Parts: sequence; C-alpha cells; structure tokens
Amino acid sequence: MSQSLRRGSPFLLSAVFLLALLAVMAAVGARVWAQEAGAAADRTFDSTPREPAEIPGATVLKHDDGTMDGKKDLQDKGYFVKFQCPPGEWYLVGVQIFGSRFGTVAPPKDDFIITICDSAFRQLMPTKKPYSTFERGLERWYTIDTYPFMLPPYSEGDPPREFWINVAFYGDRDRGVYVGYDTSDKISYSKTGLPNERALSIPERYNWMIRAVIAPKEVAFAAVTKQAGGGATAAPPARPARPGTPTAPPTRPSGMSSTKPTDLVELKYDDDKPNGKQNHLQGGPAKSFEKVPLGSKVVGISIYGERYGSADASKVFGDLYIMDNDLKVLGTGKFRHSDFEFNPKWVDVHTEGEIEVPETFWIFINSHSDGLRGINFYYDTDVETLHSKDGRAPDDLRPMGEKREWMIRAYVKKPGRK
Ligand SMILES: [Ca+2]
Ligand SMILES: [Ca+2]
Repeated sequence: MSQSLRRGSPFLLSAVFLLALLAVMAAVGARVWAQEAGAAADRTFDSTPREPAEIPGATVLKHDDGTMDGKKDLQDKGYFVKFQCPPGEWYLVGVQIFGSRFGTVAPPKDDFIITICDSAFRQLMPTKKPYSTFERGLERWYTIDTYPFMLPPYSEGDPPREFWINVAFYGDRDRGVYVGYDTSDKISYSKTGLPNERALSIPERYNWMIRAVIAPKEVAFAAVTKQAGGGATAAPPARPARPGTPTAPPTRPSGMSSTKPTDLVELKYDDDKPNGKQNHLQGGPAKSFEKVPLGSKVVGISIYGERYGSADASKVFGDLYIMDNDLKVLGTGKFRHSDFEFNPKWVDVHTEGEIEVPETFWIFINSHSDGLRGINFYYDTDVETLHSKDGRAPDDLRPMGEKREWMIRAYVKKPGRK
C-alpha cells in the first residue's frame, strides 16, 4: 500500500480520498445525531474544547479528546469508566467530569456519589459530594477531589491492573446531571450501572467524559495538606474546627489511663476485652456518650488500637473531633500515628483545651489511614446497646452493618472541678 502510494497510483489516491471523505461524513453524521440527542435539554452543546486546569504533579487518565459529541442523563443508573494505571504505586486523588446540572435553579440538597471499584465492579471506596458542585448552563469540566486512595499497584512487565470509576447522580426527570460523551476512541471503556450490581455495555462506541486524576503518594498527600490549608509537610489534612485553633500535635500526655487522676471520670461502654479490629480507608470510628452530667468538660480520650504499615508514622497525624448531638464540632485534638505501636494498647489523646460537652456528645476520629499505613481500631461485641458508628466527617456518621462498639473511652472533668 505505502509502496503504491509513493508511486502515486491515481486509483489508490482516490480511494484514500474517498475513505477520508466517508470519515468526515460519518463524523458530521454523529455530530448531528448527538445534537438531536441533546435537544431534549432545550439547547445544543458547543464543541469548543475546554480543558480543565492542569494539576501539578498529577496524571490524568482519559478516553476522550476534550470535545463533547453528545450527552446523557442516566437518571438512577450510574456512569462506569474503566482505567488502567501506569506501573508503580498511584493514588486516585480526584475525578474530572464534563457535565451540567438540570432541574430547579437551586441545586437539590442531595449528594451524588463517586465510587472507585475493582475490575469486577465491586465498591472499593465511595465519596459523597453535593449536587451543588454542578452548575446549570453549558457543560464544562468539573474537577472533584477525593481523599487519596491507593490503586492496585503492579510492577513494570506485569499485567496491568484495572479499576473502574462509577459516578451516580440518582436523578429523575426533574433533576440530575448530563454527562458528556466522546466518540474519538474506537474502543468503549464505558458502561452503565451501579457498584456491586450488573454493569451494562452501552450500544454505541463512545466513552463518558469522566477522567481519573492520579498522583504518586507524595503529591497525593501533599495536595490534601494544601487543600486543608496546611504547610509543606506530608501530614494528612488538619481541619481545625475554629479559626485560631492550634494545629500542632499535643505533647504526650502524662498518662491518663496509667495514673488515673482522681479528678477525671472515665466514660466507657466496652468490657476491656476486644473481639476484633478494623481499619478505615476513609474517615474512622465515631462514638457517642450519653447521660453525661451537665457542665462536664472533656480533656482527652483513650483509644485501644495498633499501628500497621511502614510509613514514617511520626509524620502522619490523626484528627479527633468532639461534637454535640447535632454533630456541631465543639473541639478538636490530634495524635501521631507513631503514638501507636504494632501491638494493641491504650493510647491517650488530649483535646486542645477542656471542652464543655452537653449531656450527649460524640467523638469522631479521622485516622487518615490508607492501604499502606494506618491505625487498626479494636471493638467489643459483648454489648447490649450500640453507641458506635463509622464516620467520614464530623457531620457524616453512618450506622455500621455489624454490632461493634469501638474501644474508645472519654475522660471528663466533673462539673465544678478546676
Ligand atoms: Ca470528541
Ligand atoms: Ca468483649
């Protein structure tokens, strides 16, 4: 073929020209069809490339050319896109979605969910984000941060590992998000469905305009620190509840559990005999304490746990939050992962100052653990009533599927004591 072309065969040249013409016609056809599909949205899209801002140190995995060739609203189904990491160790730090919201002017107060799934569409890590992330109007790129999640690593020369991103808006006819699709890649890496359920192929060859933002570990966790307004250390996010709250870790306490100062009351629901342990790839344990005498002040907590992983644990911090029953943050604390050992023990964490608590208050620990390093929290199952939940954020506590009471205790000063 190339030989013939170089000789300039008029027949072959016109054949090539004809093929090119057909390709252009096909593209125009696809464009027209897509515009028709988009007409349901009362307007056509514009296909001007609008690339999202670059993220320093990050790599963007994508199957689209940046121009939208149509868009779809899948209502209660989700958008699945398959990605493949380069060799080595990578963290998913965000997702980019080309889309626009439709429905009422004011965004619904609901959330949509981004889920990292394994190659069999099973959920690995979900992240909730508010609908208000998306604006109405022309579709554009939205870059949505997720807490760094370690993707399946593999070495150079080994078969590549794949993962899926699922984005689900759980919309209906009156509200939802259009997600753009692109026809530039002849292979479709896209499906529809929800995590842990059946994923369906899409009839035409196109890809959702959903991209995965990945980064090496240092960049991934530095970005988290930056988002939280932190410094240049590798520490995970510190979110002080009140402006001016010091974020430096407390000096090691003198040992509340061991010396048991007489003016402190220990609040506990566990029987001191653990029945199991669990780590959290997102968030951490939450626990409530009830019938606390009014005017009591929390000065610290004690956690029965252990450390795992090989990272420099003195540079990784966990965050402690004390909340009222409406999950409003009343105070915070901080600990180093290195406060824990590789064998379980009680570890004391001081709060920043004394925190006056109402009759019922909550503790939430964001352990900032991941697949590589973190804290295992022990739990007790010999309890009648549960006071424990799993937390993602101080205001996002979720019931647990199993009966587990975290082995976490609180230390309070009784009212009237100084
Ligand atoms: Ca395109
Ligand atoms: Ca027990």
